[in-house]
Amino acid sequence: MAGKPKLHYFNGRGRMESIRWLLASAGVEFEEKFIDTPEDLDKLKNDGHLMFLQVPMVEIDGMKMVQTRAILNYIATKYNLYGKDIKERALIDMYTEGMADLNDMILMLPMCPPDQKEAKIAQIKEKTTNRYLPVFEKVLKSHGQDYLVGNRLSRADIQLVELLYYVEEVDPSLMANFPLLKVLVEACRESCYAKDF
Ligand SMILES: N[C@@H](CCC(=O)N[C@@H](CS)C(=O)NCC(=O)O)C(=O)O
Repeated sequence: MAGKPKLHYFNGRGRMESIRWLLASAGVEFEEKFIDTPEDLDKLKNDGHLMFLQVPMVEIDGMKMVQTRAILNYIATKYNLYGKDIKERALIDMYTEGMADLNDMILMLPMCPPDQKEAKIAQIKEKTTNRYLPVFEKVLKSHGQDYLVGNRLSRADIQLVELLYYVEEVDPSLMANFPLLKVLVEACRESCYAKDF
């Protein structure tokens, strides 16, 4: 039997967090090897384990996978979280690419120079409420189902809930006009508490 996937990244959310969420949602146990020092990262690079000399890197099924999206695609496919056919997959890709655009904006916020921070936060708030969240609220409203695609859990739902957690951290009031998204986050919170995560 293959061992647990081993995740190599810093002890922070960053680009690895969606991978952690996806594995956890699929019920897959994993190990983490945190990169604590520049020397740890150099060692991984010098050992030839990082194709583009970057992390995240995930050891899974005998591979040393890099590139966040490639890793997410593999896990989602393996654990049946990627739609039932190519059209569902196309929809999931469109949704998750939109989520990634907003996610990247939020992820980069700590790197923003202090004098530009206020403007950046205002831009994130504007895009969150006018561009991104309305899309997902509208999808849920249009078909009245619990999940975004195909009436069953997919990576799109998992990545959306992760994103909504970040949105709440920026400003909880950003969710005010999106009742169905609020329900999704609360349902996830309850199931996480029930699982004692
Ligand atoms: N496209 C890559 C980007 C990876 C990336 O930028 N990784 C950063 C950490 S978040 C890194 O490894 N930086 C160290 C370096 O480039 O030397 C992915 O999505 O995995």
